[in-house]
Amino acid sequence: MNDAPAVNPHDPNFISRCNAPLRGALEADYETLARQLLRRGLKIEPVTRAVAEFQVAIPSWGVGTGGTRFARFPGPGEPRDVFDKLEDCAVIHALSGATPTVSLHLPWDQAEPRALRERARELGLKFAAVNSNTFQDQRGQALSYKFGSLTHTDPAVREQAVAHNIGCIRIGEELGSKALTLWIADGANFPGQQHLAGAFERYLESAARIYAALPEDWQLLIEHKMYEPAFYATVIQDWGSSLMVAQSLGTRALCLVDLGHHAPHVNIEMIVARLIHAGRLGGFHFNDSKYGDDDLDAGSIDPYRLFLIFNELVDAAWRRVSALQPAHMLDQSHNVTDPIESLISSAIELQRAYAQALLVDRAQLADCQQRNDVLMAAQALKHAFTTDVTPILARARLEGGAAIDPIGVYRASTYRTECAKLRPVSAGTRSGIV
Ligand code: RM4
Ligand code: MN
Ligand code: MN
Repeated sequence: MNDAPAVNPHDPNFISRCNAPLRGALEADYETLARQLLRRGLKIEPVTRAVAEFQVAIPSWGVGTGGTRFARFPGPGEPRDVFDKLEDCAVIHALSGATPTVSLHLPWDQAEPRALRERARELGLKFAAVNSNTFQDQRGQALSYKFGSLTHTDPAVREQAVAHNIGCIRIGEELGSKALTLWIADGANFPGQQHLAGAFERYLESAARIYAALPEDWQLLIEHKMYEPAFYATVIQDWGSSLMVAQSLGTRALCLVDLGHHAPHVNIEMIVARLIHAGRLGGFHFNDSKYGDDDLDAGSIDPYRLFLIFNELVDAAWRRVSALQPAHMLDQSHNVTDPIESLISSAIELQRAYAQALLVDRAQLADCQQRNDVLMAAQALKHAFTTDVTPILARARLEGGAAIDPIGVYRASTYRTECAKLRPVSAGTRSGIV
């Protein structure tokens, strides 16, 4: 029970002990899949290598238990601060082998940059894009964002929001980040509340000032979102607005696609294709959704859509589209699961979609498209999607020193119970996003 010795999932010996009994079956499944793929003219090793190289950033806010507008039900051993969050992220990476970076949210994760950098180094982590927050008022903040930030009618509020973003860049520089993700909640709840053109113009003016403060080797990632918290009109509501912003700012301003930020039924893979065409696809916030910005686990609702998005990325690489290196980040809210388990399985679902997309016979697909053989074209995609690539994913993890069965190893460890002892449950019934 409680006096059982602590088993740390970071421990490579523990991971390899857990891997040992699973190796034989994996070997056999991998060989079988290799033979099946060879009959389709595909070599398995390059796919395994590509999967092993795939990385996705963990959002610092994703390791805490999330909630809805109605309630939040805290889980045991939740991280108390950014250092605890980093520790959880290191567990996710040790077991999945796919998540060596963390995307911070400021000021939620405010801490001494040197201490952050040092702790991340000890844990073998690096920092991905930093996210600025001008959608909430912080304690002691001079001016309120109730009616907007970068687009506020009062120039003093815009000034404060611009300064916060520049501050985020400066902190990010100390952490080794190379991008600032800009998402604002600005918009209107009522027709007439806001001058639609004026608000967009104010956004462009503010964003240009942030862009001007960007170091040479940095990118500005513009994240759009259709609605919430503004329910009538959001200033940067769609990829069209996002693209206009990117094109007017400069070549280092790129569009970020959060999978949950579109109208229902929108064809996201087509947006991806258009942004690739425009040379402005900067990155993703991966998650899944049924209705809106649900922030559910990647691949949990519509894995085919996820596959079709990766299909566009692999296709672009196949066509040798230059300078396409979208940042991969998760952006999810885990309300009823252990966030560590959800993030591990989400990273794996992304690798799965990527591996499946790598199996598409692109020459055959192009030929079917050219000849208008609709059925065979559709099947070329389905054939790749329905291939069970699980052995490839597990093999890539094993070769990288991670776990064949990451969630099994996590559950066999005492990590969460140890955390529960050290990190008391935060009291109260606070609701809202984390
Ligand atoms: C927004 C958006 C941003 C994230 C915040 C917490 O809906 O997805 O990326 O930073 O939520
Ligand atoms: Mn997002
Ligand atoms: Mn969101």
